[in-house]
Amino acid sequence: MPSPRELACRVAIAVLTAGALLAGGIGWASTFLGEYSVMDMGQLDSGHSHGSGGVAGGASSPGRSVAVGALVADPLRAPDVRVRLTASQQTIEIPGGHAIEGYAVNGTSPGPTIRARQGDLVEVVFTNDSVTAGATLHWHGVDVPNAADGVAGVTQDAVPVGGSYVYRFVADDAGTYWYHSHQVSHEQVERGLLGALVVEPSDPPSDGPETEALALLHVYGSQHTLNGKVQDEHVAAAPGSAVRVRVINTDQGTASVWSAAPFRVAATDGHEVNGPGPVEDHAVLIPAGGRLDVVLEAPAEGAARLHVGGARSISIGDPAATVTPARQPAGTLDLLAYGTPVPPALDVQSPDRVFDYSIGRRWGVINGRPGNFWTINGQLFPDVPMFHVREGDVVVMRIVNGTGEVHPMHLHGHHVVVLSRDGVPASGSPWWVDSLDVHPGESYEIAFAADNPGIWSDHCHTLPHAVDGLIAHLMYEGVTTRFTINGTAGNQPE
Ligand SMILES: [Cu+2]
Repeated sequence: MPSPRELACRVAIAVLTAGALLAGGIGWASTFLGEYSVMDMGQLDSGHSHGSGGVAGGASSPGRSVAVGALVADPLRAPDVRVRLTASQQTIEIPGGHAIEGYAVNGTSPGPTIRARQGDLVEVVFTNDSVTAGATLHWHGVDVPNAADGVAGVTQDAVPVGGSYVYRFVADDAGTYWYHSHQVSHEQVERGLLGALVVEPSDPPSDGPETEALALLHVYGSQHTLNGKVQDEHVAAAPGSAVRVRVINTDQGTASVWSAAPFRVAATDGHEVNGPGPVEDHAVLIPAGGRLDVVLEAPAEGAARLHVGGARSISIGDPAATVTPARQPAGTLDLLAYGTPVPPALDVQSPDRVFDYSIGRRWGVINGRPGNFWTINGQLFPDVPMFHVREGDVVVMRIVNGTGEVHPMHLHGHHVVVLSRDGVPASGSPWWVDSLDVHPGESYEIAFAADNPGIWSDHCHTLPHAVDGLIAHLMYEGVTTRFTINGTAGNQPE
């Protein structure tokens, strides 16, 4: 029989244990997010200006307010390009590989390539035929009006089965882009709800390549595909003629491009490189979500082989020729110093706001789920910064990666120019991106013009990382959204 003293001791331990469990449980339960609006989440961050300490009037203004649904392309303008896209949940046939259970657009994955001319108004009537979780379309890299951004729970509700949504935007910037679902995107994008968008220049250069090819890279399960097939491709081209290959990395990780033949990087993320020189004995890396336009000349004899994404290649030249594969060069091209400088299109000498986007990692609980999560400026989701700007601001953002993994950072609705990496100023062509790989230990200074009002996601495009908290938002003063996450509409953008 326990002594009275032992009994008292056991009771005390039991009480302490119960108390600890209760406190832990309450702490745990308090992390369940329930239904929420991104307008209410996070820590208001108005940035700081270069010289002085703070920025005046960062919070929501008492002035005019506008709902994201009102931020649209001219509703009276007739579309120049009109496309119907229908999403479905189905078996995806992969030529050269094996079928997987996934998502298709108009019956295939990738879905149809949309082609427009610079300045065209593109109208896409999107219908969800059978995607049970609902679906949307996001126009990756295109500075669309906010209502066309396709982020479930932020700019629209996920389109339910049988529902539809009309996306309208003016394709102002020529270049290579892509579209994908932004509802349960880590699942729907990985399993194929995506396609390419090519905007041709309104005034194509007379000495530009006559032939072009698309190289959309995606991994279905473990199958590395090129344009949806586990097969290499050939592009017939006359000796000496140039071919532009539009490489789109729709994967969750970095892709490489290389060739034994010299090539040029004509564009990054849809923006032309100024004075691109020949790339030899170097691979070029494309972040997840990023695009690279490569120009390669067909050789005098045979064909040149462009390796794309590690497992696939495109032969350019004589279609009957066989070209031995080239080993991936050890060196990678540094786009920070590639091409020829031009006077900056953006005056970043005295930015209106400077933001920090510092990525870390720690153990914690997000939405009732314990794990080792990403942090932004030391905070776990949803206590991450809500970056506030005013239309017209010039914004500088310092992205620091204090983690052991690469993060392809993607800001919606804006293109950003790289100012420096690890304190080294950019010295080549202006390096415009919308998807930027920030490697472990690196710090980047980027800049953009806040010229597209809305509420915009600013997240890692390794989509499981976004699920694990690597997502913040950029919010313009006075812009509101009525859409919510985790509510009855079932919106789950990541
Ligand atoms: Cu990441």
